[in-house]
Amino acid sequence: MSVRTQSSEQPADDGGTSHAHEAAGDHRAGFACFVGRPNAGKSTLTNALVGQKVAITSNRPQTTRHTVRGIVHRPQAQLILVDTPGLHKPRTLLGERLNDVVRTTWAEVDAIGFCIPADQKIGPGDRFIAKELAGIKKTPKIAVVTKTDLVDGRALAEQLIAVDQLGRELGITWAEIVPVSATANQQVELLADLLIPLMPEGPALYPEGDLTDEPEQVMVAELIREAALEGVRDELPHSIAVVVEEMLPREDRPADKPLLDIHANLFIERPSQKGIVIGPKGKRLKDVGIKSRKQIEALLGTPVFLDLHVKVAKDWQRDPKQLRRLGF
Ligand SMILES: Nc1nc2c(ncn2[C@@H]2O[C@H](COP(=O)(O)OP(=O)(O)OP(=O)(O)O)[C@@H](O)[C@H]2O)c(=O)[nH]1
Ligand SMILES: [Mg+2]
Repeated sequence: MSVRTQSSEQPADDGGTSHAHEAAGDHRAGFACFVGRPNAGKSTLTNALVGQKVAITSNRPQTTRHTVRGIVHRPQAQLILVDTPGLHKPRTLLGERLNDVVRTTWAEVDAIGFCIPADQKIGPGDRFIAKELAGIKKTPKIAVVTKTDLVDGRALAEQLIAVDQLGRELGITWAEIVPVSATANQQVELLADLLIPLMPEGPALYPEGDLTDEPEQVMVAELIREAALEGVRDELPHSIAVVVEEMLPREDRPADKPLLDIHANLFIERPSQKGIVIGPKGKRLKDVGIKSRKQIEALLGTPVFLDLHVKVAKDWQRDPKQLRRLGF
C-alpha cells in the first residue's frame, strides 16, 4: 500500500506541477471529479482546492444538487474539478436525477477522486459507490480520505488500511491513497499535484482567473439555500429549493452607489413547512436574508437588496414538471 503524505522539505506551494512536465514545457488540462456518499466532504474539498467558495456546503446530507465546476490554475496546468452530488439510494425522483448526474459525470472525466471520511467506518454507502467505480476500468482513481483533522493518527492509519483493502476486494487499483483535511488545509495542495499528472496534455480550457463556470444567478440561489439549510432538521433540508427570478441594477442610482435588486423564491414542499422556514415573527427568514446577502455581496462585489419570498411547490421532489421548473 502506498499512502501519500507531503514531505516537510517540500513547500506546500511549490507551484504544484510535476517537474518533469515543467521541463518539457508542456501544458496539461482536464477534468477530475469527486464522488462519495453525501456529507463526505466533496464540496468543501473542491472549494479548498480552488481557493474560493464555488460550491455550497452543509452538515446535511445531499447538499449539492448539480455538478459544480471549480477551476484550479497552475503555470503548466489547468485542473477542472467537478463536484458532484453525493451518490445515495434514491427515494425520490430528485434523488434519481442526482444519481444520474453523478454517473454521467464520472464517465466523462480524466480522473476520479473517491472521497471517504476518515471519521466514519466504511459502510454500505461507500461500498455501493466503490462497486460501481470498479466497473469503470479506464479512468484512474485516487482514494481521498477526507476530514483527517477529526481523527488521531491511529484511527487514520486504520482507515487507510481499510480503503486499501476495499480496493483489493473489489479489484480497484487506487492510483494513490491520499489523506486530506480541507478545513485544516492539510495535503490539499498535494492532492492537486497528484491529480494534475493524470490530466491529458493540452491547452487551458477556461480563461485565466475563472474559478467556476457557474452562472451568477445559480451561485446566488445556492448561497441563499446554504443559509436556509443552517439549523433546519429532518426532511426539511431536502424540501428546500431556491430560484433567483431576477437580478437587476436599481435605476436612478449614482454611479458610485450602485444597488443590485435580487428577487428570489425559496420553495418548500408543504404549507406546514412554511412556519419553520419563516420562523417566529419572520426572524429565521430575516436571518437567512442577512447572512446570504453578505455572501452575495462578497461574490458580486456590489451592494445588494435581497427580496426573498417563501412559496410552496407541492411535493416538488417527486413531480417531474416542478423539477423542470426548479432547474433539475
Ligand atoms: N472537520 C472537518 N469537517 C469537514 C471537512 N470537510 C468537510 N467537512 C464538513 O463536513 C460536512 C459536509 O461537507 P460537504 O463538503 O458539504 O460534503 P459533500 O460531500 O459535498 O456533501 P453532499 O453535497 O451532500 O454530497 C460540512 O459540515 C463540512 O464543514 C474537513 O476536512 N474537516
Ligand atoms: Mg456537496
